[in-house]
Amino acid sequence: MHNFMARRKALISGISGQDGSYLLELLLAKDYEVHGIVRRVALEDPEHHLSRIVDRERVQLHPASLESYASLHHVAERVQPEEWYHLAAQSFVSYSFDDESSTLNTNMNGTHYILSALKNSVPSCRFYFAGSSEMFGNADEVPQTESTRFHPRSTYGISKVAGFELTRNYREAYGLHASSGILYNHESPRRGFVFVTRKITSGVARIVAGLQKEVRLGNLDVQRDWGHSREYVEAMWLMLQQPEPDDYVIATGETHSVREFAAMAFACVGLDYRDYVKSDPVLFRPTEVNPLRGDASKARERLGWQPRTGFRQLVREMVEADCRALGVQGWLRDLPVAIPEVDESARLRGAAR
Ligand code: GDR
Repeated sequence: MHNFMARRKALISGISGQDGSYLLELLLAKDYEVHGIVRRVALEDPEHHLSRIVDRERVQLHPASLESYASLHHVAERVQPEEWYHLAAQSFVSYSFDDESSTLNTNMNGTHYILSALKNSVPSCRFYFAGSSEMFGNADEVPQTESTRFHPRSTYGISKVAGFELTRNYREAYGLHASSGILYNHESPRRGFVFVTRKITSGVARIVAGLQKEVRLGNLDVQRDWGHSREYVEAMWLMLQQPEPDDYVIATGETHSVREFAAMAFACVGLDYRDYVKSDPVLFRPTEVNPLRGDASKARERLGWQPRTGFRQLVREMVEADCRALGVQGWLRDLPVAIPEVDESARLRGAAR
């Protein structure tokens, strides 16, 4: 029989997102009592808003808003968590160019309100902040480490720098056990459809299902360091198990271009991406952050964390899940032995413009 008194209590803000859902599963497997914060609208329409949460019976959800200190303070008081994972944010970088105010309000104030609520109500609670490689932006060194200077290139990146600094200040000024992960892009079959990886893999599935003719993307030559979300949430948990709070880069150390991602995704169903992918300048961002590649040596040495899923497996897993969802898995090929060669001349033409 379980000794419920001894179960550790964790709270996740952002539990309905990709990372929140994987973290929930990790914590349940470790026998935590898990609480989550969601918007009230999600509780009213769970099929739509909470679709990633497989085990809804085993989590206690609380309505609250990142825009309301009172609502967050109320949840902190009521739950008295021992660990708080703050993953909720306006997380789509492109959108932050269209609406700077809501990105800043949600991401900066939301983080500040939670830290302040913890300081006032549960100062012993350990806190995790979801920092981002976007904080490095136009970094002046490659790969980036915890000591690389920040040079954010979007309001999203700026809001994350603010959250990172708030987290550090609560650690130094008030003694909170508050840590930040500087996470590079991390993907999975649960990734939102607006992000480039899922846009590509869902596009591949829809093309073979005859539902779509092409995938319209922005800049194909930007490079990212892409890992698997399921593994990145393990790093979050490990950070809060350390005796001392700290900041850690979480990355694979390997970069690929959007073009390579597309080439690989189409190769998984035996197609050539050049026949289906269009690059539309309208979808280019005003400022890009090339090249982002993380050095996760500190996480490896101190947390014993390292990524396990390689680029090819990640792409294949996402394409496979999207094909299965549409019943077109008959198109799937074995894992391609190599990433298909991308059209170098197209890349060079793009760079010369
Ligand atoms: P990113 O992820 O901005 O890195 O932030 P995203 O997948 O949106 O973009 C990656 C790169 O692909 C280029 N790109 C496109 N992007 C999108 N979304 N759609 C397109 O059609 C397209 N074409 C090209 C982009 O210009 C960009 O360079 C993600 C988010 O999860 C953040 O919240 C997180 O902090 C960082 O990763 C680490």
